[in-house]
Amino acid sequence: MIDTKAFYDYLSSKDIDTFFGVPDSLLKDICAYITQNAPSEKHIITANEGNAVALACGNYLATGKIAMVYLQNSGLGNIVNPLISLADEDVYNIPVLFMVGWRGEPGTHDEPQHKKQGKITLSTLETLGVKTFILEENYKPIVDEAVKYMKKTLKPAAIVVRKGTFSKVKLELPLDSFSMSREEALKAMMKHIDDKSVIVSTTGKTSREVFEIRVKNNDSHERDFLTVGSMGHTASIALGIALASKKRVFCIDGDGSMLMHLGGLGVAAVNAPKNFRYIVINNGAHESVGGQPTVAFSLNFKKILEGLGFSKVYEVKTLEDIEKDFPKFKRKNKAALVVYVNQGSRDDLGRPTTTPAQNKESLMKFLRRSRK
Ligand SMILES: Cc1ncc(C[n+]2csc(CCOP(=O)(O)OP(=O)(O)O)c2C)c(N)n1
Repeated sequence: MIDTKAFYDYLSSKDIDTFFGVPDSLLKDICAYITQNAPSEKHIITANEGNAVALACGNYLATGKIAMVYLQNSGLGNIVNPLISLADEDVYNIPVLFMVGWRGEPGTHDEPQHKKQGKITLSTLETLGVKTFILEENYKPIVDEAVKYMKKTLKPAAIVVRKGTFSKVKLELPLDSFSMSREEALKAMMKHIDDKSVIVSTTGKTSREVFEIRVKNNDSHERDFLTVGSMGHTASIALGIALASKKRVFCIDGDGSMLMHLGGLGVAAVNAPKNFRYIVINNGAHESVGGQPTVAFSLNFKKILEGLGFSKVYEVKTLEDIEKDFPKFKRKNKAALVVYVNQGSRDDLGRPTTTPAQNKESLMKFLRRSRK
C-alpha cells in the first residue's frame, strides 16, 4: 500500500502540484488528500473528465507546468475528444499526467458496468497515444519516468491505479444541513409514484437505494431503469422513454450527474413531452464515490431548471415538504423538483441482484404491455 501523503508530496517535488478531475471510489483516498491539502486555485473538481483535460491544457498555457487529471476509467470516454483534438502531439502537443482508477481490472470482481471498461483500459490508453504505467508500491521510479517522458515529448502519460493502492484518508464531510438522507427522500417520493409510472434513476447509490426500496416494499423492479453506468445521461435516457411512451417517466438524477452533461438536460427540458418529470437529488457532493463536493451548493438549481425550460420547479428540504409538494409536482406536466438531502448512506447498502440485461428486458416488457 502506498502512503497517500508521501505520494502527494513526491508529486509536488516533481512540480506536479495542480489537479483537475472527477472523483472515483477507487481513488477516494488520494482524491480526499488532494481536496484537503491542495490550495483551492490548484485543485478543481470538474463537471466531467473532458473539462479536466481542457483545464489542464489552459493551466499549461499559462504556466508551462504539467497538471494531473484524475478520473475513474469510466471517464475515459469523456476525455477522448479534448485529448485527441487539443492535447495531442498532432495538434497543440500539451502534456497532461492522468491518474486513472482501474475499476473492473481483469481478474478482480466488479460490477457489470465496469467489466468491459476494465478490460479495455490499457488498450484504450495505448490507442489514444498515452504512455501508460501501472502504479506500484515502489512508485518513485514510475513517477520519475512519466515526468521525464512528458517533459521530453510534451505528450500525455497515465498512471493506472489498482484497487486498494493508497492508504486511508478520511474526507471531513460538511455537517448535516438538511433533515433527510437521500434514501429517506427516495422512500417518501416513491410512495407517491404509482405502479403505472416509470423511474429512471441515476448512477451510483441512488439506483442501489431505489432497488432496495422496491425489495423492501415487495414491489416489482419492472418499472425502473437503473442507470448503473453512463453517468450524466439519465435525463436523456428518461427523455427517450418519455417521448416514445405514454407512461409518466420520473427521472431521478444526482447533482453531480446533472452537472456532468448539463446541456443534455436543457435539450430534455425543451423537448420534454407532458409525461416527463425531472427530479434532482442535491447533496452537493459526489457521495457515491467518497463525498467530494460538486459546485451544486454554489449554484441556484431552481433558477437553472427554470432557465432550462421546465414548466414549474419545486424545491423540498423535509419529508413534510415532500408530502405537501410531491403530489403537485406529479400532476404538473414537465415539472422539475429539487430535493435537498444530507450526504450519507447505509453501510450495508447492497447492489442490484438483477443484471442490467434483466433490468432492460423487464422494463421493455412493461412498456410493451402498456402500449397495448
Ligand atoms: C463518466 C463517469 N465518471 C465518473 C464516474 C464515477 N462516479 C460514479 S457515481 C459518481 C458520483 C455521482 O454524483 P451525484 O450524481 O451527485 O450522485 P451522489 O453520488 O451524490 O448520489 C461518480 C463520480 C462514473 N461512473 N462515470
